[in-house]
Amino acid sequence: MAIRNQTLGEFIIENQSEFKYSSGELSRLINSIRLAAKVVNHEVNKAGLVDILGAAGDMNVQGEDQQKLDVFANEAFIKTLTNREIVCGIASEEEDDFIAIKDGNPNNQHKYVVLIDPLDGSSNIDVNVSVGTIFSIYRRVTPVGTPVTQEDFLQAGNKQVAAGYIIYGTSTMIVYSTGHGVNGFTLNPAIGTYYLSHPNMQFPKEGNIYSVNEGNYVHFPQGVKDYIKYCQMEEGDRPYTSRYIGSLVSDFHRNMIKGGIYMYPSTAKNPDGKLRLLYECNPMAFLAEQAGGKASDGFRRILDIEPTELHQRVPFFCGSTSMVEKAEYCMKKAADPQ
Ligand code: AHM
Ligand code: MG
Repeated sequence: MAIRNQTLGEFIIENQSEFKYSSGELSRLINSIRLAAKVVNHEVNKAGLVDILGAAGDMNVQGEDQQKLDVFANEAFIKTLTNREIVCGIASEEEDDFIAIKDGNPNNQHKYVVLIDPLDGSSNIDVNVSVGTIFSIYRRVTPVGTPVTQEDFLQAGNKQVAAGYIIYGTSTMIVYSTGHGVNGFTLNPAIGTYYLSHPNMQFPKEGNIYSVNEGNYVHFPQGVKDYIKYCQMEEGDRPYTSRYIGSLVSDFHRNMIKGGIYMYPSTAKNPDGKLRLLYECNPMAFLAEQAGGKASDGFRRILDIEPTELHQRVPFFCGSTSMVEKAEYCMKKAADPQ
């Protein structure tokens, strides 16, 4: 039974025994993420006040402009996790390759790797719109005490031990799951404490919001076009409402609370879509399923995809189960009209 006004710290301690391999390590890891999130939140909040906006002049591995706050958030998470000697490896959207921590040191007994998108939706920063951090945690597959390898990071999403996001919105929240449902904690900035504000979050089975960049409409596969037309059709509870922030965490968060579907399909130019499987889609898919929702690439369960590359992309359909199933139905029908 949850106590009133429970803090994230108290929640982590109380639920530690639920973890499959309870040694306190995962709890300490989530605690470190909580700490880094406060540091990043502080910086994001003052973005409009200080001269920190604008491109840092670097390009990240995907050839996109890197914003200064992306760099800051990347360093904050990496430093916090590295200094606390809590993980054996980190992969980040902002790093070409994974980072091995205390590579090969037999004293490094840590068993977890973290994959992270330190500041997702960063094109929204300049216009004071919500951004987020996404994280995914796995147990390494190679033996403890040996150097981490790519194999430790290239695991299917169904092997995730925990995943979550931080939303830097009108309030700052941490939403995460260790495989026992999804819980959301809101930061009280006055005292720097997160409180359990959204226990046991659930995607409504049905929803009436669809979130997609319709500017790409003409380039979408026929199945996606058909589904969008279905959403717009006047029948029963339709037409649905269109809401698209262009910040995955924010769009997902709203849809989980209100009921909806988020889509980033393939386009003629980008057959694998835009979003990254390992540190964007997998953690969100894990959360979606934990909250009773569904995540698909249009045909397959996201969490069952065996990754082959650290930065690989995948088409993404995620949200209320009935809506994702209907989108999959349209995809299948268009691909195979028989
Ligand atoms: P980023 O990792 O470069 O920030 O891109 C990911 C973001 C998502 O948060 C968002 O849903 C999507 O890109 C928006 O893309 P678009 O502007 O093409 O609609
Ligand atoms: Mg991103």
